[in-house]
Amino acid sequence: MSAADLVARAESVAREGAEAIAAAGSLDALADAERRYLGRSSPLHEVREAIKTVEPAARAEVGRALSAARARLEELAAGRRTELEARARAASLVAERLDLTVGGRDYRRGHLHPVTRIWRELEDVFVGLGYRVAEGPEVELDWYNFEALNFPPGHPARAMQDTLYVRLGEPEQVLLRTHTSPVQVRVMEAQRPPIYVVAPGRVFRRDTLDARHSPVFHQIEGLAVDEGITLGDLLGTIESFVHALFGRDVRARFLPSFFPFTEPSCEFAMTCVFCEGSGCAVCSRTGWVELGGAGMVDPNVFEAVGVDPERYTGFAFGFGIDRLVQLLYGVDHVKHLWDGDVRFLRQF
Ligand code: 2NL
Repeated sequence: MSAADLVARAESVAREGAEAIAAAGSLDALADAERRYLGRSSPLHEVREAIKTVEPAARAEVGRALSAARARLEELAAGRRTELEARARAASLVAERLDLTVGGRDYRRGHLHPVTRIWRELEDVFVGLGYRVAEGPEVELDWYNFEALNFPPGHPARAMQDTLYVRLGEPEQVLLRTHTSPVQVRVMEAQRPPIYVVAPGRVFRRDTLDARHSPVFHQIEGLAVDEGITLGDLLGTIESFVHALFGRDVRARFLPSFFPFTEPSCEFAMTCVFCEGSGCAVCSRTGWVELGGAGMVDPNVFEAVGVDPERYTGFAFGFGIDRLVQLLYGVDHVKHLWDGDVRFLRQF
């Protein structure tokens, strides 16, 4: 055969091989096509053997045609292999898929109650500021709930119309705690300063249910007792907590107030997050929403629990958790928080 015949033969084998590779429908069929067109018994091999028979000057041309044919077939085979492997993988993924669906119903995953969530967020904020979390009994003695906290004997908060008393022992000595302050009284009795605690918990008052009051609600109180604690520390602590919970754009403000257990005392408020301070229905057009109360611990409280008021000073603060939840989520009536309607709860 002439050099031109061999070149033509190499090209026709390459065309034939290209068709066989494209037609290979499986990896086995592809391996077979590769063996036939690129292996030892390939017609290309015969062409290579036949090179000897053409005159030396024309051999290089035949060699180039052979290399081109091999390179083309190898490239096509590699491309086809990638395709077939991807197809095989996809097929085995479908064939070997495990159905791990549980049951035939749409089970909804539960979540924390919004009050529990905010309660825990508040704990996290104060733990971040160095406070410990304390708990105490819901059924308390008059001493812890009122007496140690400097409530004078005839104070209106002690009246039957405000406090729920338990018929046990001496009359009006056992009651449902009206705030979580008794937890802090117990902490002060049990350990020496420095004290940095928060007491979140359920409290009880003899109130009639309305949009913002419930006879059972939740509050969190904080207490810091150390040497050299000042009113400035109190203001800074409330401000950091407001920033931690609502962000740096929100401001805190303080107004003078009165509590039996603190002197001086204040109420604190934050910029209304609904209107950003410009005035709306939530903040009664004032731009501020009241959060709670605070003050410097009255020396009489320290005397009652055996803390030396000459050496130590302290501040305390308290606010309602349910109220905060109502504010944060725009809940217009507290009853929605507790009547257990999943159509309401699902929204959080
Ligand atoms: C409010 C106001 C307040 C306290 C709670 C407190 C506790 C101890 C000593 C002194 Cl042991 N004070 N607690 C002080 C000021 C205000 O709460 O509006 N709560 C919902």
